[in-house]
Amino acid sequence: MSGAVEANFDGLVGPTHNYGGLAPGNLASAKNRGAVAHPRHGVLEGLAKARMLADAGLAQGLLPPQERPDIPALRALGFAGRSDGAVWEAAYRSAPELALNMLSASSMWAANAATVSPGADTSDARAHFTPANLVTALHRSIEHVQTQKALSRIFADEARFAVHGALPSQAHFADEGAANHVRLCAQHGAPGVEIFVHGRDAFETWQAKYPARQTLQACEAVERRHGLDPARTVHIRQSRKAIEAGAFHNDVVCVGTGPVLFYHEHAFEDCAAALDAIRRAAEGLFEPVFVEVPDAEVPLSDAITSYLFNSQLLIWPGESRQVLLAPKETEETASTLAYCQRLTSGNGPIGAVQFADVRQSMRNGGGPACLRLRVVLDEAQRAAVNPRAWLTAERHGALTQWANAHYRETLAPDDLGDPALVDESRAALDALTQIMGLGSDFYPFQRS
Ligand code: SUG
Repeated sequence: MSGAVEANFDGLVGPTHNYGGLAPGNLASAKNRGAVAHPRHGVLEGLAKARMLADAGLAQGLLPPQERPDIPALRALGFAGRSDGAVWEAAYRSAPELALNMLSASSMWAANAATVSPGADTSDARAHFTPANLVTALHRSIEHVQTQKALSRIFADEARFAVHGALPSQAHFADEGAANHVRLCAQHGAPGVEIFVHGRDAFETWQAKYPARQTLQACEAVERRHGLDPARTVHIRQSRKAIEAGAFHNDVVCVGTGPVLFYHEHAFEDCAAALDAIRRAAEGLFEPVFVEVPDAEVPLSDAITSYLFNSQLLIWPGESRQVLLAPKETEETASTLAYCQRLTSGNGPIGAVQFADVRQSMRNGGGPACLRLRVVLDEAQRAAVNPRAWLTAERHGALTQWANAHYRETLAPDDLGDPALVDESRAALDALTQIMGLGSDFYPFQRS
């Protein structure tokens, strides 16, 4: 794959961003339930992070938010009204908990949009995408149909891209997408090792404080569909300890790019076996570089509150060593700040740490790495991407204006039942389809 890059596609924070306390096993979501959200500030924070990467010369794209509240879903559940606003008002009044699940802006966490395998790893040399079914949490299980549509509009060229449907929406195939997937390689365009991390085997009994959101069977199904080489594919089990401490996705305790895997000592159930399997799969391709963070230096609980590992690990133009783009919270936590200083003062593979402010998302358990979907693209694939999905300085300007015009400054619990939210968020999304070139039939409300 000539001239391949690892592009980041960031999920835009949607107009109904709020703190619903909806996500099982996600400590930040539970803690902030009912807090006042700042949707406008949230979308601008995300755009600023994306702009920083685009300005540095990295390939940076965007994924659109979804239509919320999800009126078609509410109507299917029997809520009715003379207008869509009235349906929302009725649903929120009579079944607020259910309604909140239909309001979440959770598609912003693009790492959960899909699992992506670059053409260098697949049997037909196309980049493959499997949208995640996200069956573990109600509010997320309604994302995958629209996610598939978005990916199909952005990666439309079927000669170069294969956008699959999600796996069956069944607990045995519980799939959380790229949050539980890491790809290591010598260079982005060279064949790599795809690492799938699961929390449980679907055919065993799982009894724990929190759910294990990813099954081995989902990982294996994605491996088959994408036509991956089993010799270059590794399946690792996430540690129960990490899940019980609040690492609801593997990307809360692990991130990797190029040959580098950066992970917490307690990330995997059997760490030595995991590293051996990665070494074997990489044989003849590259030498993996493991950076393990000891619990004695960064306790698991600090790793989870600071989101040290939910960072973007980037091959930065002009830098010989990798750059870690961590959330501000990592800078504000004593153990992780000290660790970052040690990490970069040696001559290891990570040479610098930068900090991004994405607090609106962080309060729902979404750090810099959650907000992006990585897609390795060669030159021809890059040219085949819908051009208006890329973040340029000009599009950043247009989106800033758009956010200022359409997003509320605050959304407090008392605002959530407001019927006006329906038309307001539709007006925002309608305008966005123009900016991003998604067509005028992209959202369900545009088709009805
Ligand atoms: O699925 N939070 C998301 C956060 C996803 C983070 N993604 C990655 N780690 N890749 C989740 O738990 C909270 C929504 C709320 O409570 O309102 C939420 O869905």
